[in-house]
Amino acid sequence: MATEPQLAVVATEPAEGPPLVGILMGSQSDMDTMAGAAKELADRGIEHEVRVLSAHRQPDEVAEYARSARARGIRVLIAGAGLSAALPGVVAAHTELPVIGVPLSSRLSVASGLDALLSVVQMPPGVPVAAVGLDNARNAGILAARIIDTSMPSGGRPTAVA
Ligand code: RP5
Repeated sequence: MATEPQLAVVATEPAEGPPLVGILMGSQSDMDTMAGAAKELADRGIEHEVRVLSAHRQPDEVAEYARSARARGIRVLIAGAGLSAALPGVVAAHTELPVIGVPLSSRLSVASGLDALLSVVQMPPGVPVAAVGLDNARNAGILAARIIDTSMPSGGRPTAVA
């Protein structure tokens, strides 16, 4: 049976220190799905923080979070949203950090999540969002870990790579 390769393990000790990845989502109702990203980071010992912030309901807070993230030590942002799914793009508009967008299915979707997928993917030139598949928060966590691994192989900490 094929096993998944062990990828982007940057620390063998429990995570500690400031968060390197920020996980955002547009609603508390997104939490169960977005937990997949947090689990992948936790499994790799990568510090992360989780925030529920809506681009439409809390636009000022989203902008402030995105603008200040890099100065706080965040290196990658993951943003999940459903429906018109503006959050990843709005975050990308306010930061030069890499942003991974997770399009989420929603009970109110008129196209089984295709609306969110297109909202996340169809960014204008010059404002990139790296999109993963519908509801695939796990892949966002793995991708964030790989970005961290290539940019700071020890995860910013003097721990051995497994
Ligand atoms: C989006 O609308 C959220 O990201 C969520 O996926 C969807 C529904 O939000 P709630 O009505 O459950 O708060 O903004």
